[in-house]
Amino acid sequence: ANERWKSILHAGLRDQDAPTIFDRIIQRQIPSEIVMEDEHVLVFKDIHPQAPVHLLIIPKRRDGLTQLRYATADHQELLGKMFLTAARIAKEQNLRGYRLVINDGSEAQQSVFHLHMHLLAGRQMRWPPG
Ligand code: IU
Repeated sequence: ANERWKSILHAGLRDQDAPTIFDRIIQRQIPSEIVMEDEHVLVFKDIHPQAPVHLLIIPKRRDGLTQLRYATADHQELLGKMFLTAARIAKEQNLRGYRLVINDGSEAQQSVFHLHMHLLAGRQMRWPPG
């Protein structure tokens, strides 16, 4: 598989277009604590939690969405689904308050280039975020 990704990179695509660790999580090639899954989205625990509850909500097909900035009207339903999934999980887990974060770009400290929404909860949040 590595050879295949190398040839993709050599075809002149940006680094961001390469598969990410999240593809491996989706495919169960590396373990993760999955909280919920359906046809379109996967929700799993962040490996470096920044709050007692720290989940990542991701589309199972990245479909060009390395970053939110590449979203188009075609992604509207998927994006709505991600928000509704967050709200549903918050309700199911009786979260008193929660924060949703999407980091877009290095300046925002995005490190994995597969769209994801952080759901953080279980402690008093501060503002502004760091
Ligand atoms: P960011 O918004 O791109 O910075 O978020 C990436 C998150 O993915 C970050 O919170 C990491 O802790 C998390 N993560 C993970 O849960 N499992 C992994 O194998 C890797 C990163 I690499």
